[in-house]
Amino acid sequence: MTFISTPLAIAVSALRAARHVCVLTGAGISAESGVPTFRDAQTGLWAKFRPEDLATPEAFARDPRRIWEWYEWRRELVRGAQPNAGHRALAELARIVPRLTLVTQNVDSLHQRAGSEGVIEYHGNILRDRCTAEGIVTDRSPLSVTGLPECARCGELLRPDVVWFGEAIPRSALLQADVAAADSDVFMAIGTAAVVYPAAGLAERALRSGAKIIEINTESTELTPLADVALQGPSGQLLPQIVAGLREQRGQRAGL
Ligand code: BV8
Repeated sequence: MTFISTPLAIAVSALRAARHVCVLTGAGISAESGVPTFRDAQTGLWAKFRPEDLATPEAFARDPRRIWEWYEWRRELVRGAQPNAGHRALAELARIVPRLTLVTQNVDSLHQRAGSEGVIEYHGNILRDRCTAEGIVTDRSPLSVTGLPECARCGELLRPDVVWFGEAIPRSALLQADVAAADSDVFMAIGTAAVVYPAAGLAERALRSGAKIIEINTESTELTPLADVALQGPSGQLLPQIVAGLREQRGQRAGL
């Protein structure tokens, strides 16, 4: 008798046999929380700008006020957002498989708020301020006369604690993510267009070490041809289905 395996069943079987799952998430996993992705046209006041032109040190040096306005607008969006079923399913998956490393390109803290631990914030976090002079995450002075946030310690200008285009990934995140991708036997790319490097290179790193690649995306991407399983659909729907499949199989194995 031949079993017709669906892509979902194949993904569940690969995860059931996995020793170390490395997950890379992108803006798509937060889309169902109402946080716009980078590929979505920016709305309102920001519709005429490209994120790649705003998220740079040059743009900040040229006009810190405009860049702070963009980040304050995004901060409000992120603060008002809630983790969705996809974020929660990933936190659940970490409790089912033997080992899971979560690397996110997102700067919105939604994985942490869904209960994921040890999240590797590859591109930093929009909710933190960093001193432009001391390079450390710090609090704001309440007395900034310019209206721009200044460091409570040294009074210099603050910036969002994110990685801009042309800036290096924080060394510890870079190394931890690379080691996890190379050690993984299953790599999941979820909600990412896989065009921003070096994050997009993690899937190739895992592939070179023999990992199975599972992609979850509403569209095809540069990574789709390399995936062992490409699940097309919203991560907020597909991830809970994967976790349910794993729970069911564990139940069957335990004779429940
Ligand atoms: C580096 C934080 C070197 C900030 C971000 C020229 C000059 C300099 C560098 C470069 C250059 N050319 C290329 C580069 C490299 C550059 C790069 O890759 N550019 C791209 C545009 C080609 N990379 C860098 O600059 C990196 N640094 O190279 O440094 C260096 C080394 C040593 C010393 C000094 C320097 C730094 C890149 C980090 C930039 N910061 N974010 C902020 O947020 O404000 S990037 C930002 O954009 C995100 O973090 C993310 O990484 C990226 C967006 O990508 P995605 O997450 O994939 O999201 P996207 O919207 O594109 O796609 C969403 C996907 O979800 C889609 O596929 C969609 O179909 C899917 N989807 C939608 N809904 C759902 C869904 N899927 C599932 N379910 C759904 N419901």
